[in-house]
Amino acid sequence: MPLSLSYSPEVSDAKAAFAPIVALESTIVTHGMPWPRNLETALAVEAEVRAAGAVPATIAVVGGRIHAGLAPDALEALARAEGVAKLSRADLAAALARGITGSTTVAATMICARLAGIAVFATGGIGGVHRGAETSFDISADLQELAQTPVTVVSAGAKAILDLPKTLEVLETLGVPVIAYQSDAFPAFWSRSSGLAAPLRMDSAAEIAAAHRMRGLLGLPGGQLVGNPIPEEDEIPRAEIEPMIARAMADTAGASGKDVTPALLARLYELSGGRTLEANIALVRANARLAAEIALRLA
Ligand code: PSU
Ligand code: MN
Repeated sequence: MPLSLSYSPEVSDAKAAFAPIVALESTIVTHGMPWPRNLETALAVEAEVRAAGAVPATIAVVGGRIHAGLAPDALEALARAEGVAKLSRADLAAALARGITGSTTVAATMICARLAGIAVFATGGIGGVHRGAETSFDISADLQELAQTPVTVVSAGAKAILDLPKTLEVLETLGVPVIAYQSDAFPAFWSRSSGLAAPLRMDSAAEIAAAHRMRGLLGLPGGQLVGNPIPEEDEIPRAEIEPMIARAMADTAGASGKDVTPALLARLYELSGGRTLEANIALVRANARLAAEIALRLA
Protein backbone atom coordinates (compact mmCIF):
# COMPACT_ATOMS: atom_id res chain seq x y z
CA MET A 1 0.00 0.00 0.00
CA PRO A 2 1.72 3.22 -1.12
CA LEU A 3 1.60 6.50 0.76
CA SER A 4 -0.56 8.85 -1.24
CA LEU A 5 0.00 12.57 -1.15
CA SER A 6 -2.09 14.73 -3.50
CA TYR A 7 -1.32 18.33 -4.36
CA SER A 8 -3.86 20.88 -5.51
CA PRO A 9 -2.99 22.25 -8.98
CA GLU A 10 -1.94 25.54 -7.35
CA VAL A 11 0.41 23.83 -4.88
CA SER A 12 1.79 21.53 -7.55
CA ASP A 13 2.66 24.53 -9.76
CA ALA A 14 4.21 26.36 -6.82
CA LYS A 15 6.38 23.36 -5.99
CA ALA A 16 7.59 23.08 -9.59
CA ALA A 17 8.49 26.79 -9.58
CA PHE A 18 10.03 26.72 -6.05
CA ALA A 19 7.51 29.42 -5.19
CA PRO A 20 6.59 30.20 -1.56
CA ILE A 21 3.96 27.92 0.01
CA VAL A 22 2.27 28.16 3.41
CA ALA A 23 0.74 25.05 5.01
CA LEU A 24 -2.57 25.48 6.87
CA GLU A 25 -4.18 23.00 9.25
CA SER A 26 -7.69 21.60 9.20
CA THR A 27 -8.50 20.73 12.83
CA ILE A 28 -9.26 24.40 13.38
CA VAL A 29 -11.94 23.92 10.67
CA THR A 30 -13.47 20.68 11.99
CA HIS A 31 -13.03 21.12 15.75
CA GLY A 32 -12.06 24.75 16.38
CA MET A 33 -14.89 26.81 14.88
CA PRO A 34 -18.62 26.38 14.24
CA TRP A 35 -20.19 26.06 10.79
CA PRO A 36 -20.33 28.20 8.64
CA ARG A 37 -17.70 30.54 10.09
CA ASN A 38 -15.17 27.71 9.92
CA LEU A 39 -15.43 27.51 6.13
CA GLU A 40 -15.51 31.30 5.67
CA THR A 41 -12.40 31.57 7.84
CA ALA A 42 -10.52 28.81 6.05
CA LEU A 43 -11.20 30.51 2.71
CA ALA A 44 -10.29 33.94 4.08
CA VAL A 45 -7.02 32.58 5.49
CA GLU A 46 -6.15 31.05 2.12
CA ALA A 47 -6.93 34.42 0.50
CA GLU A 48 -4.58 36.20 2.96
CA VAL A 49 -1.75 33.87 1.94
CA ARG A 50 -2.39 34.51 -1.77
CA ALA A 51 -2.65 38.28 -1.27
CA ALA A 52 0.76 38.21 0.39
CA GLY A 53 2.26 36.45 -2.64
CA ALA A 54 2.40 32.83 -1.47
CA VAL A 55 0.31 29.73 -2.18
CA PRO A 56 -1.86 28.16 0.55
CA ALA A 57 -1.75 24.41 1.15
CA THR A 58 -4.54 23.43 3.50
CA ILE A 59 -3.72 19.96 4.76
CA ALA A 60 -6.17 17.16 5.59
CA VAL A 61 -6.59 13.42 5.13
CA VAL A 62 -9.42 12.57 2.71
CA GLY A 63 -10.22 8.92 2.09
CA GLY A 64 -6.80 7.80 3.25
CA ARG A 65 -4.90 10.31 1.09
CA ILE A 66 -2.94 13.24 2.41
CA HIS A 67 -4.00 16.40 0.62
CA ALA A 68 -1.72 19.42 0.48
CA GLY A 69 -4.07 22.02 -0.93
CA LEU A 70 -7.78 21.27 -0.71
CA ALA A 71 -10.27 22.00 -3.49
CA PRO A 72 -13.08 24.31 -2.25
CA ASP A 73 -15.66 21.47 -2.34
CA ALA A 74 -13.39 19.19 -0.27
CA LEU A 75 -12.85 22.00 2.24
CA GLU A 76 -16.59 22.59 2.43
CA ALA A 77 -17.29 18.88 2.99
CA LEU A 78 -14.81 18.84 5.89
CA ALA A 79 -16.26 22.05 7.35
CA ARG A 80 -19.81 20.62 7.27
CA ALA A 81 -18.95 17.12 8.45
CA GLU A 82 -19.65 16.00 11.99
CA GLY A 83 -17.62 13.48 13.92
CA VAL A 84 -14.54 13.78 11.70
CA ALA A 85 -11.39 12.27 13.21
CA LYS A 86 -8.91 14.74 14.72
CA LEU A 87 -5.57 13.30 13.63
CA SER A 88 -2.28 13.81 15.39
CA ARG A 89 1.10 12.01 15.22
CA ALA A 90 -0.23 8.93 17.03
CA ASP A 91 -3.11 8.17 14.66
CA LEU A 92 -2.10 9.63 11.28
CA ALA A 93 -0.65 6.38 9.92
CA ALA A 94 -3.62 4.30 11.08
CA ALA A 95 -6.02 6.75 9.40
CA LEU A 96 -4.11 6.51 6.11
CA ALA A 97 -3.93 2.73 6.29
CA ARG A 98 -7.68 2.48 6.94
CA GLY A 99 -8.58 4.95 4.22
CA ILE A 100 -10.51 7.27 6.50
CA THR A 101 -11.03 11.04 6.43
CA GLY A 102 -9.70 13.26 9.18
CA SER A 103 -8.49 16.75 9.93
CA THR A 104 -4.89 17.35 10.92
CA THR A 105 -3.78 19.02 14.14
CA VAL A 106 -0.65 21.14 14.36
CA ALA A 107 1.42 17.99 14.95
CA ALA A 108 -0.04 16.03 12.01
CA THR A 109 0.02 19.07 9.73
CA MET A 110 3.74 19.53 10.46
CA ILE A 111 4.40 15.90 9.51
CA CYS A 112 2.48 16.28 6.24
CA ALA A 113 4.03 19.68 5.46
CA ARG A 114 7.51 18.23 5.80
CA LEU A 115 6.58 15.36 3.48
CA ALA A 116 5.28 17.89 0.97
CA GLY A 117 8.44 19.99 1.22
CA ILE A 118 6.68 22.93 2.88
CA ALA A 119 8.70 24.75 5.53
CA VAL A 120 6.23 27.30 6.90
CA PHE A 121 2.83 26.70 8.49
CA ALA A 122 0.24 29.08 9.95
CA THR A 123 -2.26 28.16 12.65
CA GLY A 124 -4.17 29.89 15.44
CA GLY A 125 -2.70 28.62 18.68
CA ILE A 126 -0.73 25.47 19.26
CA GLY A 127 -1.65 22.86 21.84
CA GLY A 128 0.48 22.69 24.98
CA VAL A 129 0.50 21.76 28.64
CA HIS A 130 -3.03 21.83 30.03
CA ARG A 131 -3.84 23.44 33.38
CA GLY A 132 -3.82 20.63 35.94
CA ALA A 133 -1.37 18.58 33.85
CA GLU A 134 0.42 17.65 37.09
CA THR A 135 -2.48 15.29 37.70
CA SER A 136 -4.01 14.75 34.23
CA PHE A 137 -0.68 14.47 32.33
CA ASP A 138 -2.49 16.19 29.42
CA ILE A 139 0.25 17.63 27.24
CA SER A 140 -0.40 18.18 23.52
CA ALA A 141 1.63 16.17 21.02
CA ASP A 142 2.17 19.52 19.23
CA LEU A 143 5.09 20.24 21.57
CA GLN A 144 6.94 17.00 20.76
CA GLU A 145 6.35 17.61 17.08
CA LEU A 146 7.99 21.02 17.23
CA ALA A 147 11.01 19.25 18.71
CA GLN A 148 11.37 16.81 15.83
CA THR A 149 9.92 18.16 12.59
CA PRO A 150 11.63 21.05 10.80
CA VAL A 151 8.70 23.36 10.10
CA THR A 152 8.36 26.97 11.28
CA VAL A 153 4.92 27.30 12.88
CA VAL A 154 3.36 30.76 13.05
CA SER A 155 0.83 31.00 15.89
CA ALA A 156 -0.57 33.56 18.30
CA GLY A 157 1.19 31.57 21.02
CA ALA A 158 -0.32 28.59 22.77
CA LYS A 159 -4.04 28.70 23.48
CA ALA A 160 -4.68 30.66 26.68
CA ILE A 161 -6.80 27.83 28.08
CA LEU A 162 -3.45 26.14 28.76
CA ASP A 163 -0.86 26.52 31.49
CA LEU A 164 1.41 28.89 29.61
CA PRO A 165 4.39 28.93 32.06
CA LYS A 166 4.52 25.12 31.95
CA THR A 167 4.12 25.13 28.17
CA LEU A 168 7.14 27.43 27.85
CA GLU A 169 9.15 25.22 30.22
CA VAL A 170 8.44 22.10 28.16
CA LEU A 171 9.33 23.91 24.93
CA GLU A 172 12.63 24.94 26.50
CA THR A 173 13.32 21.37 27.63
CA LEU A 174 12.58 20.11 24.11
CA GLY A 175 14.94 22.68 22.59
CA VAL A 176 12.25 24.45 20.58
CA PRO A 177 13.05 28.07 19.72
CA VAL A 178 10.13 30.23 20.86
CA ILE A 179 10.19 33.53 19.00
CA ALA A 180 7.87 36.41 19.79
CA TYR A 181 7.31 38.58 16.74
CA GLN A 182 7.85 42.30 17.38
CA SER A 183 7.21 41.74 21.07
CA ASP A 184 9.14 40.92 24.24
CA ALA A 185 6.28 38.85 25.64
CA PHE A 186 5.01 35.44 24.65
CA PRO A 187 1.51 36.10 23.27
CA ALA A 188 -1.56 34.48 24.83
CA PHE A 189 -3.80 33.74 21.82
CA TRP A 190 -6.82 36.04 22.41
CA SER A 191 -4.58 38.50 24.32
CA ARG A 192 -1.42 40.16 23.06
CA SER A 193 0.66 39.28 26.10
CA SER A 194 0.82 36.36 28.50
CA GLY A 195 2.87 38.44 30.90
CA LEU A 196 5.69 35.95 30.35
CA ALA A 197 8.92 36.94 28.64
CA ALA A 198 9.51 35.21 25.31
CA PRO A 199 12.87 33.44 25.06
CA LEU A 200 13.58 35.10 21.69
CA ARG A 201 12.33 38.24 19.96
CA MET A 202 12.53 38.83 16.22
CA ASP A 203 11.26 41.89 14.40
CA SER A 204 11.25 40.79 10.77
CA ALA A 205 10.19 37.85 8.63
CA ALA A 206 13.68 37.83 7.12
CA GLU A 207 15.23 37.22 10.53
CA ILE A 208 12.85 34.31 11.23
CA ALA A 209 13.61 32.80 7.80
CA ALA A 210 17.36 33.13 8.41
CA ALA A 211 17.06 31.37 11.77
CA HIS A 212 15.05 28.57 10.12
CA ARG A 213 17.79 28.11 7.51
CA MET A 214 20.48 28.13 10.17
CA ARG A 215 18.77 25.29 12.05
CA GLY A 216 18.89 23.26 8.84
CA LEU A 217 22.61 23.99 8.44
CA LEU A 218 23.17 22.85 12.02
CA GLY A 219 21.33 19.63 11.24
CA LEU A 220 18.85 20.23 14.03
CA PRO A 221 15.71 18.16 13.55
CA GLY A 222 12.93 20.33 15.00
CA GLY A 223 11.04 23.44 13.98
CA GLN A 224 10.52 26.92 15.34
CA LEU A 225 7.50 28.35 17.13
CA VAL A 226 6.69 31.94 16.22
CA GLY A 227 4.28 33.80 18.52
CA ASN A 228 2.59 36.63 16.63
CA PRO A 229 0.48 38.76 18.99
CA ILE A 230 -3.15 39.20 17.91
CA PRO A 231 -3.75 42.64 16.30
CA GLU A 232 -4.45 45.22 19.01
CA GLU A 233 -7.95 46.10 17.79
CA ASP A 234 -9.03 42.44 17.97
CA GLU A 235 -7.61 41.38 21.31
CA ILE A 236 -9.57 40.33 24.38
CA PRO A 237 -7.59 41.65 27.36
CA ARG A 238 -6.36 38.98 29.77
CA ALA A 239 -8.36 40.36 32.67
CA GLU A 240 -11.54 39.83 30.65
CA ILE A 241 -10.83 36.39 29.26
CA GLU A 242 -9.37 34.76 32.41
CA PRO A 243 -12.64 34.53 34.39
CA MET A 244 -14.33 33.09 31.31
CA ILE A 245 -11.59 30.46 30.98
CA ALA A 246 -12.03 29.47 34.64
CA ARG A 247 -15.76 29.14 34.13
CA ALA A 248 -15.35 27.20 30.85
CA MET A 249 -12.95 24.79 32.56
CA ALA A 250 -15.46 24.12 35.32
CA ASP A 251 -18.28 23.67 32.79
CA THR A 252 -16.32 21.18 30.64
CA ALA A 253 -14.70 19.18 33.43
CA GLY A 254 -16.27 16.01 32.00
CA ALA A 255 -14.32 16.21 28.71
CA SER A 256 -11.17 14.13 28.30
CA GLY A 257 -8.51 13.29 25.73
CA LYS A 258 -8.90 14.90 22.33
CA ASP A 259 -12.22 16.44 23.31
CA VAL A 260 -10.78 18.78 25.95
CA THR A 261 -9.60 21.57 23.64
CA PRO A 262 -12.68 21.60 21.33
CA ALA A 263 -15.02 21.55 24.37
CA LEU A 264 -13.23 24.51 25.98
CA LEU A 265 -13.24 26.54 22.75
CA ALA A 266 -16.94 25.86 22.19
CA ARG A 267 -17.86 26.84 25.76
CA LEU A 268 -15.79 30.03 25.56
CA TYR A 269 -17.60 30.95 22.36
CA GLU A 270 -20.90 30.78 24.29
CA LEU A 271 -19.60 32.53 27.42
CA SER A 272 -18.04 35.37 25.44
CA GLY A 273 -21.07 35.90 23.21
CA GLY A 274 -19.01 34.97 20.17
CA ARG A 275 -16.11 37.31 20.91
CA THR A 276 -13.52 34.53 21.21
CA LEU A 277 -14.41 33.36 17.71
CA GLU A 278 -14.01 36.84 16.20
CA ALA A 279 -10.62 37.19 17.90
CA ASN A 280 -9.60 33.70 16.77
CA ILE A 281 -10.44 34.55 13.16
CA ALA A 282 -8.49 37.81 13.30
CA LEU A 283 -5.40 36.18 14.76
CA VAL A 284 -5.33 33.29 12.26
CA ARG A 285 -5.56 35.77 9.39
CA ALA A 286 -2.68 37.79 10.83
CA ASN A 287 -0.63 34.61 11.26
CA ALA A 288 -1.28 33.65 7.62
CA ARG A 289 0.09 37.02 6.48
CA LEU A 290 3.25 36.68 8.57
CA ALA A 291 3.76 33.05 7.49
CA ALA A 292 3.52 34.12 3.84
CA GLU A 293 6.19 36.78 4.41
CA ILE A 294 8.47 34.18 5.99
CA ALA A 295 7.82 31.75 3.11
CA LEU A 296 8.72 34.49 0.63
CA ARG A 297 12.05 35.01 2.40
CA LEU A 298 12.73 31.27 2.35
CA ALA A 299 11.77 30.65 -1.30
N1 PSU B 1 -5.64 26.87 16.65
C1 PSU B 1 -6.88 27.38 16.75
N2 PSU B 1 -7.92 26.51 16.97
C2 PSU B 1 -7.73 25.15 17.07
C3 PSU B 1 -6.41 24.61 16.95
C4 PSU B 1 -5.40 25.53 16.74
O1 PSU B 1 -7.07 28.60 16.67
O2 PSU B 1 -8.70 24.40 17.27
C5 PSU B 1 -6.19 23.10 17.06
C6 PSU B 1 -4.84 22.69 16.45
O3 PSU B 1 -5.10 21.71 15.46
C7 PSU B 1 -4.05 22.11 17.60
C8 PSU B 1 -5.14 21.55 18.43
O4 PSU B 1 -3.09 21.17 17.18
O5 PSU B 1 -6.11 22.60 18.40
C9 PSU B 1 -4.66 21.18 19.83
O6 PSU B 1 -5.38 20.07 20.29
P1 PSU B 1 -4.87 19.27 21.58
O7 PSU B 1 -4.87 20.28 22.68
O8 PSU B 1 -5.90 18.18 21.77
O9 PSU B 1 -3.52 18.74 21.24
MN1 MN C 1 -4.49 16.46 25.08
